[in-house]
Amino acid sequence: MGEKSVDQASLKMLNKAAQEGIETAWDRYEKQQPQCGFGLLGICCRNCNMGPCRIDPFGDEPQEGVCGATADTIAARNLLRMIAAGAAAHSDHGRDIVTTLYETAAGETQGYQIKDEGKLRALAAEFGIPEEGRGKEEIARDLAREAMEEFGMVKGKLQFLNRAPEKRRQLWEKVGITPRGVDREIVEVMHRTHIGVDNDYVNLTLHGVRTALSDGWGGSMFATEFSDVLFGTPQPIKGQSNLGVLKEDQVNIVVHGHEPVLSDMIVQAAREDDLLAAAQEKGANGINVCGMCCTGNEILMRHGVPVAGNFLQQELAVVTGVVDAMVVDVQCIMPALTQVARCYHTKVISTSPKARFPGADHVPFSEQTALDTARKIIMMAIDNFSHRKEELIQIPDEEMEYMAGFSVEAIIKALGGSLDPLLDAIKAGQIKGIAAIVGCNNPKISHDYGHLTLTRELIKNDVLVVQTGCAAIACAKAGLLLPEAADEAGPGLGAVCKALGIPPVLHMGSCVDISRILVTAAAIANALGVDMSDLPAAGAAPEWMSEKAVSIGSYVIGSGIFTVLGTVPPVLGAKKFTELLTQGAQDVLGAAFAVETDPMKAAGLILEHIAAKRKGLGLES
Ligand code: SF4
Ligand code: MSK
Repeated sequence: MGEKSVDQASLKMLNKAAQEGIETAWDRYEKQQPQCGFGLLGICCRNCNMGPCRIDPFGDEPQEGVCGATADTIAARNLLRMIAAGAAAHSDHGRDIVTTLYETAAGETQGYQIKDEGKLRALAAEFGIPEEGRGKEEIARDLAREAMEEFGMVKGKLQFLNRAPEKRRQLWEKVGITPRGVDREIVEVMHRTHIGVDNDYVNLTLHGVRTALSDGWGGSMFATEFSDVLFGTPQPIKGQSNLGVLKEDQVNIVVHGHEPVLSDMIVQAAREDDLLAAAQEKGANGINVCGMCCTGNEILMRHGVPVAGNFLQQELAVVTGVVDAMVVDVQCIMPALTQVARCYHTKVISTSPKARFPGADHVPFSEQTALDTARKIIMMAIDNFSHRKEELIQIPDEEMEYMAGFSVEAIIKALGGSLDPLLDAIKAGQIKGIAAIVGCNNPKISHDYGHLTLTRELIKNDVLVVQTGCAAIACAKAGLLLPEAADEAGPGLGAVCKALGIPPVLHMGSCVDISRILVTAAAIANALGVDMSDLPAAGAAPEWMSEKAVSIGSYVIGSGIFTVLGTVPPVLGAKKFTELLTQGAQDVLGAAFAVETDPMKAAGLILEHIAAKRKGLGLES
């Protein structure tokens, strides 16, 4: 595997952790070796109590579970349940944002306001809600109610699907995978994968894609769009990244998880004079709020708040010895955090009723008292400042500036008001195509190596890279999110970026903000009058680990975009199902998955794909 990380700050903290006898995810990964072969291949099932059953991967007995389920059925059912969990996570996040907007409009929340009225009115128009002559609260209430209905759905299909090109929508109809409602598809996964229901791996897969589409064009899109209404639509903004953003002389609060509802309030409250004064009284020179993972992305996109790191750095932030509070909400928070925190002075503060952590302090968060809760949490961090253990403090110097905030609206603005300059650059071959590199970290691959290697190789070959999630944080730390990184790009892309003053790698937000990438791809396809599957575009998740990533990959191929996975999904023990995902899907959806663990080879696959699509559009390669 090589080094555990390519990030120097992380290596320093891994070294410190080892000296201090602290176990991290990498150590626990080692202890798991060898990981279960049946699990890795996706051919074990415990969907009923006649099992658990497992299929012999070498073709010997048994080849069926007690009920008769084959390897293909079992692997497909397992993958569907991963999609359902991922889609549920994104969509429940989306529902919370919609609810917050509704309650804000009803005057029931504390600290929130409708920050982007223009976007609210545009969304209202999209949903057929009258907005002329009406106040923003009134419109927001109707819009949020309409959105809530899309989760349980009464009208038949999701509104945002209309943003997709007509050819794509027709294909979804023809294949029978138009998502009918966010919750409905997820529930149906659980029904179909129950023993004795859907045993046809092809039929299962189609429903898996439908469920994933209800995430990408539903739950995630609601999360993005309604967050923009509440917290503002991101515009290009600069900030700092990596563990060096932690400050020895300040109260450090790391907000970690996914939803902006609490983190945005913490950012707001941390600027209040009385809290700053309280910090000073304790001998601190200020309050330093930093992000981690996607909560970090949400606040860096809108406020330029420093981001301390991505998924595999959460424990390492604590190891610096200067994190006074690690405030968590939902998703991607390691249970081990409280164990690591116990060895330092860090308080882990959980806030969501959906996510409790033994060993953490729990401060229940509600939108009704959001600002007060944020203040209380900040005070806990301030009080904890004096408990630091001097001998355990070591902050790596690595700190890198980033430029983020590339919402669709911001990209269009940077292009001078329309997508035309981008289309012209693609047509002229200055930009060969667009790649979306997204997703997590995973100790199965050297931390950040997959993201950085793939990104660098693609921009060098004039492919514009758009990113979200932990991939974007990896590139922020490496300086690839700065306009100066245009020097690392090929001559065509480099020239375009220099002319516009933008980086060759655009940070578009958190994991749910992959919906922004879908909207951009759909707008480009619409402008060219083609389907999304005709675009010189690709997706990649070089270091993915979460179930959300399985949902994302599935809605990306469901939207017609070829996707390369850098860690191996648990399907290879099911031959026909694997063939369906990597080949058969191409005939049905116009896109399929590839699995390639070497990011240089993954870049080769993407460049080949982009060249072929350019040829299909009659463009020079
Ligand atoms: Fe075994 Fe079938 Fe039950 Fe799965 S559903 S555990 S394969 S009997
Ligand atoms: S935080 S889902 S580790 S990208 Fe969105 Fe990072 Fe993956 Fe979580």
